[in-house]
Amino acid sequence: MLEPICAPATPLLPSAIAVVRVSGGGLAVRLGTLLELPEARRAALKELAWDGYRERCLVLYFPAPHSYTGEDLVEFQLHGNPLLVRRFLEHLGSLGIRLAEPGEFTRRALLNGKQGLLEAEALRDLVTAATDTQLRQAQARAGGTPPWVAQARAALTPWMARAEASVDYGEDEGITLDLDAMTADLRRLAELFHVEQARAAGARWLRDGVRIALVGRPNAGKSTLFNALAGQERAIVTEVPGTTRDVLEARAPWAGLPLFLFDTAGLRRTDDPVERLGIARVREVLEQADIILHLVPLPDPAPDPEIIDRLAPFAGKVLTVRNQADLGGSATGDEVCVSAAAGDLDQLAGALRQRFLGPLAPDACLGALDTRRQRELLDELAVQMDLLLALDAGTPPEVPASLLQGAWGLLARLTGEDRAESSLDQVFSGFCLGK
Ligand SMILES: Nc1nc2c(ncn2[C@@H]2O[C@H](COP(=O)(O)OP(=O)(O)OP(=O)(O)O)[C@@H](O)[C@H]2O)c(=O)[nH]1
Ligand SMILES: [Mg+2]
Repeated sequence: MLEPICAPATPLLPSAIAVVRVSGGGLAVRLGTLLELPEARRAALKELAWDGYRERCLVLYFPAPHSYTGEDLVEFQLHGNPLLVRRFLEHLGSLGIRLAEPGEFTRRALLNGKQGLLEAEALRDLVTAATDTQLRQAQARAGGTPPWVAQARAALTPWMARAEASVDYGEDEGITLDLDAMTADLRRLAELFHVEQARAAGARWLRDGVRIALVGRPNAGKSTLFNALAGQERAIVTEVPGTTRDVLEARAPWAGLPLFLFDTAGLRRTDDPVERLGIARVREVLEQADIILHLVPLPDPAPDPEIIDRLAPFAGKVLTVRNQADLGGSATGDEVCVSAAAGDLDQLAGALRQRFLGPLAPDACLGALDTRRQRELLDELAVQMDLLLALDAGTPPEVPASLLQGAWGLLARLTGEDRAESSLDQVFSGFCLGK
């Protein structure tokens, strides 16, 4: 067991209860002056006293390996006073129990085989999810390693063995790798990776949310649409051009996607200093947006040269939305028609889904790999497979052997079984203290 660590597991805010966790080796001795550890997994009321402070609290003891970290773990349920928690942590420090790094408890759980890396990532997301969709996605991922990983391993194993045998003994023993049989067998695995890639491409948005900027000339109906998507009257809507002057933000689930909405000041040349400041802020929003909805009133298709100039650098992520469809007119090409005021937004919902989820329904993406780390590894896996399937009959067995090994290694990196410090650091830096 590693050196003992401690951390508050609940936020340092006045609250009913504050939980402090201690994990590591030698806890009975380290905590000896403070308390006698209670019976395993039985809540016990303890009177603690240190440096003139007194605290009556519930204490739980989870001996290794039956704890979150797999180490001996003690949980203190203190009164939820942040100052009390700080003093308590200081005292633990004086007993030689240092403050944990963010994610260190989970990292130990991983090292002790209590959890896989994919599960740890899902738990991190479960704590930080801000919308229902994100919460559901994190919960769907909390099961850890998806079943297809085991399928992939089962499919790869015999071919790895054959490829290695033909590398080691090929010429002497006449063992050759039947590339045709291998590609026929592994084709299904390659297809599976492609399916998972498509699901992951959608799940990414379920996890991260879609940042949508609403832009257009004054009175185009940006704020009306913003309110309709947000499901609440957040922005002021009037027939006066230039109503919105600042950037407004709202989060809302819509069309099965977690949306981060940004309403902006209408883009136009203006001498009004306040409106100009608002317009200056729009650029930042445009840069960060995943998609920019350019609102143009359907009945009045006059071009907006000012706006078209401003949107030019972001052409790839602009969708023209023709609003006020209730007043008549028809759209062209890739444009979508809506009536923000009447709540007629079906075309927009369809366009957003198509763009971010492709042909998949949101539920079909639920539970797929979603973080950048996971998606990059999945992409590499798919490439590795495609290379393997494209090998010519005469290829020496060293090539498939190394590609198969590579795929195997990528799976181990994905699940964290390779224990590579760099990927662990990347994952655990995003954790909060005490997790
Ligand atoms: N008929 C009709 N009117 C709409 C529609 N959407 C918005 N409007 C009206 O258009 C006017 C301007 O709407 P806003 O949502 O304030 O427009 P905006 O683009 O935010 O305007 P600024 O903030 O001034 O740039 C309001 O009177 C709305 O009621 C629509 O779909 N149909
Ligand atoms: Mg507005």
